Amino acid sequence: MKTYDEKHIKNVVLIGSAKSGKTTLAETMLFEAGITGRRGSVEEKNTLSDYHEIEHERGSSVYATPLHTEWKDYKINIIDTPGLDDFIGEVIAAIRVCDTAVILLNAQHGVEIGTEIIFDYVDRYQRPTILAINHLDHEKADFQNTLEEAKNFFGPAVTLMQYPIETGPGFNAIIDLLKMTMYKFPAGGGKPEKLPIPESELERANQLHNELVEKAAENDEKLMELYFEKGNLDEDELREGLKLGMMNHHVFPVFCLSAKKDMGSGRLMGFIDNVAPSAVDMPAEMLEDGSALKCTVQAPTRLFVFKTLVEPHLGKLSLFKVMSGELTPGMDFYNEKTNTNERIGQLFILDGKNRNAVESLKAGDIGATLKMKNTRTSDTLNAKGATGNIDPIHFPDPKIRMAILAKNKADDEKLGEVLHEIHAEDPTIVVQYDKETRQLLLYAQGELHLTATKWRLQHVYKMDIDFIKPRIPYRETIQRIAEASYRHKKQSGGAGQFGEVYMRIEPYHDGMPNPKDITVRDTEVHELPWGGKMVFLNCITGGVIDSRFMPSIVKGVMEKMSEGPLTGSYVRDVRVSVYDGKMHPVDSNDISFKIAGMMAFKEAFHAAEPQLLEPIFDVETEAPEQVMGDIMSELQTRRSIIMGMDSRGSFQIIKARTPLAELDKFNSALRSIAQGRAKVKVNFAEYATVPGELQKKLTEEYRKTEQEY
Ligand SMILES: Nc1nc2c(ncn2[C@@H]2O[C@H](COP(=O)(O)OP(=O)(O)OP(=O)(O)O)[C@@H](O)[C@H]2O)c(=O)[nH]1
Ligand SMILES: [Mg+2]
Repeated sequence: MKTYDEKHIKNVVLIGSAKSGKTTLAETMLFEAGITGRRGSVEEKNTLSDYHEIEHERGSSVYATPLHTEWKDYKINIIDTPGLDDFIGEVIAAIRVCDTAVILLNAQHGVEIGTEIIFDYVDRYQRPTILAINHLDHEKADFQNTLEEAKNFFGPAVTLMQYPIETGPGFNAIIDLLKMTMYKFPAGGGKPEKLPIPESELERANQLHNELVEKAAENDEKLMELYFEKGNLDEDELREGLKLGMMNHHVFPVFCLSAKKDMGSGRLMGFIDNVAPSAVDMPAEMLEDGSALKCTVQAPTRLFVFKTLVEPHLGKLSLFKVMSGELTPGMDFYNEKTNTNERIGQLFILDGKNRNAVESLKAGDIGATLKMKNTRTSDTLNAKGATGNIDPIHFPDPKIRMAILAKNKADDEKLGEVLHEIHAEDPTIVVQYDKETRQLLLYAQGELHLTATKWRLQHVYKMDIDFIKPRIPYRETIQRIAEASYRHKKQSGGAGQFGEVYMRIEPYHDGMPNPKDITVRDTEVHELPWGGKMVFLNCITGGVIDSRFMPSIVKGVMEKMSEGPLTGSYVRDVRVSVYDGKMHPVDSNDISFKIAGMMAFKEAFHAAEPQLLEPIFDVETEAPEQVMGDIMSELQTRRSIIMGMDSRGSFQIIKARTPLAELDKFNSALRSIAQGRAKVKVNFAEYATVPGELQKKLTEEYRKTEQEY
């Protein structure tokens, strides 16, 4: 393959809501450019882009996939992305390394919810944006409505470059307002005939052309002057103006497509070649230390890894953008994040699963390599002479969580390792071992994201797993004073064991006075690692228990407190007084008093009106007004207390307090109520009492598991 210089490389990302036709468009572009001789389709499961089995199973994209075309004198790198926002991480990474975003709008549906979510990221990274109205051949296609919705949503930057003469099954001609030509397609699509604009369309075309010229001129004073002088701009001047406009989001050019019928993709590629900015035109990237990095070949080589993926039979594939300099196989790099050296072996460009070896890649280009051991998604690789890290990709926080279990117990340890690898590939998945509930938790973007992860574990890592409901970290405490005693005695042969403890337990609160009826000899305050306190009062008189056994009693109590009598949860806020007991001159030892302390505590605890506490979260939901009623009911079925309402623009905010146990799948419920337009923030607030009925149920469940042991 020819090596393209930095001015002749264009990186575009195809984004848009699910099923808007991104994968079909990518396939069509590659076919038109002659990269593939056979145009596959999503239905036949033979597109270059959706090559993973899971994508075939689902009939939609799951991964961001790089492909390329060579069109006229330019190389266009295309990243096809999934539309479902479960896979938003893939989309964000792709937007990050592309210089132009092509947002597909489905002419059947106009601007869909998914589009809004994705545009947020385009806006954040200020990527020049092209709008491509697709599905124009569909009988339900409504070009005008889609355009209106686009203007409402994207604002006055929406600039018509083309319009169709007819939509639906008769769609076969586009009026191009920049070239002032009509493109007429043969029945099977492909290369159009260039014809003069028919008489009947001239007036409309002229008017729209003038609007386009004005829009292009607005971006530059020189062009504005020229426009006033001549009353028009030539094609090159128009391109210059549009490019400037695209770069500062004053122009979102609109193109017409039927990706499926192969109509319009050639013109779109021509525009990307001639107008869309290349990496060198774009503003400098930021390094973490705040310094700027301009994309140029005349600088030490620097790579930014935007994606890593372990592929079956292949191993780890790292996808990167050359941010500066030039890259050739065998070059050495340093990864400051992991403090390791990496040597680039083979160098590829990708067209889906097809890898084409290349000899060099210049600044601005996108490539891939295998076997980079210690480099993860978002890492920077610096060749000699370069230092510093490029600002990493900021991924959104996970939205749902599940506990994950290996079906085969022997895989337990390996599962943790594999999940950390999966996190390094896809940082929108977060793994955490919860010491308290002794569960491995997987946090992800949505149910489908979990499904896709399970699929990867099964098919790539050969590991069968189950997702189960995460345990809730309940707390246990008591509501009234109670006393108990326990005698531990074992005298069967050998050395015996003996210890007896009389214990009083009380609900503890700061500042409570010492008991009046017994003498306190010593006080120990234990701040509990799981919150709350255990205060221990040594009230032994007359030396009935030797003070050297006190730590053993405390140990026994603490052991029971870390696996509470009600549900095995942590116990908090209890004052324990040991006021009497007995020793045996020979048989008493540490273990005897530990057991006696533990058992006395357990008995007293059951008599002290034990109370289960559960974590309560502050839940702030922001959503459009129309769905507030439904969200309110959803919250109420989840034992929430509504704390207040607020508004932000056209969105309303409900603040509630909801038990963690009820937050299961709340995000999925919200997504279906608000069709993806609701946002939710959850933060731990406090521990509160569990309602009696529920406490009974949980206690019984625990008792059963205890008996099983
Ligand atoms: N009629 C018509 N159908 C189209 C067009 N483009 C795509 N389709 C069909 O729409 C469906 C979705 O197309 P895809 O290319 O998979 O869409 P996508 O945007 O990649 O979808 P996700 O990867 O799931 O986000 C497929 O059945 C395509 O054949 C088009 O221009 N016209
Ligand atoms: Mg797709």
